[in-house]
Amino acid sequence: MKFVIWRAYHLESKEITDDYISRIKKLLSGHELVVCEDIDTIKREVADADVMIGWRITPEVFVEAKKLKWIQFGSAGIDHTLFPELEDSDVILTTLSGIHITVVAEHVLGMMLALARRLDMAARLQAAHKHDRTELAATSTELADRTIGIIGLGKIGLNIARLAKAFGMHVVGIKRTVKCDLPNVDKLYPSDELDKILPISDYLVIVVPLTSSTCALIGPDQIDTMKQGACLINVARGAMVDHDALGKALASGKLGGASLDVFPTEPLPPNNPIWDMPNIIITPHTGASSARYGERAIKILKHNLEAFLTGGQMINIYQKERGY
Ligand code: OXD
Repeated sequence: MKFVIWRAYHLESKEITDDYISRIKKLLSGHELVVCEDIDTIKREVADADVMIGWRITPEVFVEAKKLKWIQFGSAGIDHTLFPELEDSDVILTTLSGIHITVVAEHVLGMMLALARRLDMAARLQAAHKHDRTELAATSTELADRTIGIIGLGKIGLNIARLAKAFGMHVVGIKRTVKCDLPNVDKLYPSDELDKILPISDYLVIVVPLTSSTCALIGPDQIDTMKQGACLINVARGAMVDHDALGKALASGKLGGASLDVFPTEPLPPNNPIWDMPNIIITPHTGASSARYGERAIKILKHNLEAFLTGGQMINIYQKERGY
């Protein structure tokens, strides 16, 4: 059986880590494995491969893949790499959903703390060698007794709720299916009641998969109803937030701050005005990055490989009708 790894996330990058690759090599010993660093190599090597491991596949690579039966993607969401021929094919698509529960929750807590403690301003003052307390002292606050609104109370959302509770926060949130009370959530709403959490959240966190119903979730109308001075944290997908409206709200002071890890276009172009918005912390889609990625990813790959080879039940199979 032939396996190929394509390392690229953005086409020219090499983002499947050395650590994950060495774990894959151990797991696949006895099978043919080719690691592809560039598009020409993957186009050539995918032609007779049975399985691909990677962050993405493009139509021009997929068209060459005559024998491909399974793609194990390197991310939890695969919206960035879907196209009709892929979704309509018989190739099994599996994700790494579930591996980011700890890291994304810690990232969100880190961002809320950074915004509350104004670490964005402290970093700018440090870069300018300015020991200037005035604005930093006047705008610093704390998380205790504030309300966090979590859009998406799946496993990551619930871990964020647990950590937020440890900081004395009030937790509200929305979830697609509301069947019972959830731990660490003070008030839970169904997803069509987003308007209930917008006016009461001091920190609004987006952590849902991108689907047709979550695309363009936060636009000018939603921002208008948000609490004055609230902060927005997006670790989901850029297409869920209208960035023009967000930029205006940050500039006018309607919103007190934002932390964005994801953008409508990635990489975020250097001339995009959002870089220079006041009170914003930008991370380049690293909200789920961790030195422990390989150790977690390999567990799902190992399970799925065994199931694939023995006809067992694979996990994290992408479901077209659900959109993730
Ligand atoms: C993912 C991500 O989907 O990091 O895994 O965004």
